[in-house]
Amino acid sequence: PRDAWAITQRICGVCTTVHAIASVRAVENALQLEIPVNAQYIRNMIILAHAVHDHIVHFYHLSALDWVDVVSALKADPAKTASLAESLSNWSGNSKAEFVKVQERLKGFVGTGQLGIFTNGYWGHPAMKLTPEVNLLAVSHYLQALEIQRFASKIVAVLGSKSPHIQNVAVGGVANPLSVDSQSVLTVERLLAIKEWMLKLEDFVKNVYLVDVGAIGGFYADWTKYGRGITDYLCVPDIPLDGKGEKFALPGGYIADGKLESFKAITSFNDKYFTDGVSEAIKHSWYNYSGGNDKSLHPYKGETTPNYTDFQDDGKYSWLKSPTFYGKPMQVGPLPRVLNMLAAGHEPTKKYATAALDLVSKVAGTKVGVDALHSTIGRHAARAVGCAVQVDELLNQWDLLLANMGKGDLKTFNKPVFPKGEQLGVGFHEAPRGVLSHWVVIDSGKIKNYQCVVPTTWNAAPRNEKDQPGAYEACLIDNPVADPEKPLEVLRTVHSFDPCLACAVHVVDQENNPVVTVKAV
Ligand code: NFE
Repeated sequence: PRDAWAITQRICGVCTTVHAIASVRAVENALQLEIPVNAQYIRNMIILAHAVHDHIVHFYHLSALDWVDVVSALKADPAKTASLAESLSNWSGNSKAEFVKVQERLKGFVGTGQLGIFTNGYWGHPAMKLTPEVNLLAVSHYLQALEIQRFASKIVAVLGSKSPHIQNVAVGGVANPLSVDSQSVLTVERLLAIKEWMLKLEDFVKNVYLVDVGAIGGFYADWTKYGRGITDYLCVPDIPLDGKGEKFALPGGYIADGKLESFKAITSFNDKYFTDGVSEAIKHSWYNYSGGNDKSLHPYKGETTPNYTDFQDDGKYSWLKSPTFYGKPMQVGPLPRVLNMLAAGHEPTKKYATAALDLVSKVAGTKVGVDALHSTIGRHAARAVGCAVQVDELLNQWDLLLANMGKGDLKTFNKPVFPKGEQLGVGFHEAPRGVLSHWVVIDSGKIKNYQCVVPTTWNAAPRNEKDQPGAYEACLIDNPVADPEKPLEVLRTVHSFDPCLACAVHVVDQENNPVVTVKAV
């Protein structure tokens, strides 16, 4: 159980911290082991820096080009781009000189007939609606975002010993010795460097990312009508402020049928409402359950026995299981997170959601309200709003750590003790793509069962035991497609969730395909 985090973390190369965090939380939950508050602050900074990284990269590098036509940016007037950009934000990278430079760089790419990193886009597609000037603005920010995301990775690397895949967590806390007077540990000097990187991220998230999403959302306001799908929204609280996980900076819970007033909070790492509600079905998945394939199993009793049948329209067609919460499929991720935080009365979320919706309304020329968030473009807006909240909380966690160190508390680890017999534990984490939970059954210090119920599994699930579709399938109903040969609009809606199939599947090939052989000395 003490090693599970290092192994499960390798599930994914995108969300590279989240499985480590969920895993140590699961084992600590099984042992009811409290951790030092400094360890929470350090983990929280890693979680938040990773989330900010993930959201910036998702918007600019993994999905913006579904909306932005790179080739059209060549026709833009850089002076007009600059005056538009300056009307929206005072970001230092918005000068005419900068836009001229980007356009020249782009001409170089296109002139050689090789679009490099921009190959394979649906350039000139009829669903691309932005003016050349807006396209140039977005392409410039795409390139600047490549520079900025490094600072988030550096924070993760310094606190977590490396990135991707941190090395500093431990069941019981973190392996970062703190000191105010030694050079060989996490010093105040390193922490001050981290603070500078946080401020750079804050500047970019608030003055570029949030603004771009608002502007693009306004230009594509018709996309607030598509991609609604499942409106049962699940999110878990995160950023624990105490050693036990009973107080959180960011609230979480469940909203039924899109109605904020139905919000029911999830309040602690021991919350039975969450633990009892999760279950997974495999009627349409390439697995068998020993008790019958029409059953749904709680993750503590979960089974992962592959049964590949090829693609069957009405039978099995996915490597993903179908998670449900009290028998219903859920949407998880940035939109459920923001709506749950709004429902919980979280003031910073209210502030940034209002700012984003005001900007969308200004650009669209019509009042756009919270209802518009239940959509494809709404998921992008929610991700940016959540990211602004996270960057503020990142700075807050830094302050909390420094204040606590200032009081002389330098503790970061409580040693776990494994009793004889069986213990069950769940560790949940609000990962960038949504609710993540690891479920461990420990028997006399060894793992007897281990299940991960992952954000993309919730959203990309096949139909469940009652044949109800998962969030992706539901969201694609009534999604327009202008050209079936180039289904850009389908990509828009699916990408708005930020899919990660590496996380979502449940199998590894244990017998074939050796990747590397190493000699142990
Ligand atoms: Ni592989 Fe992940 C996140 C997890 S899956 S990216 O966030 O857990 O949706």
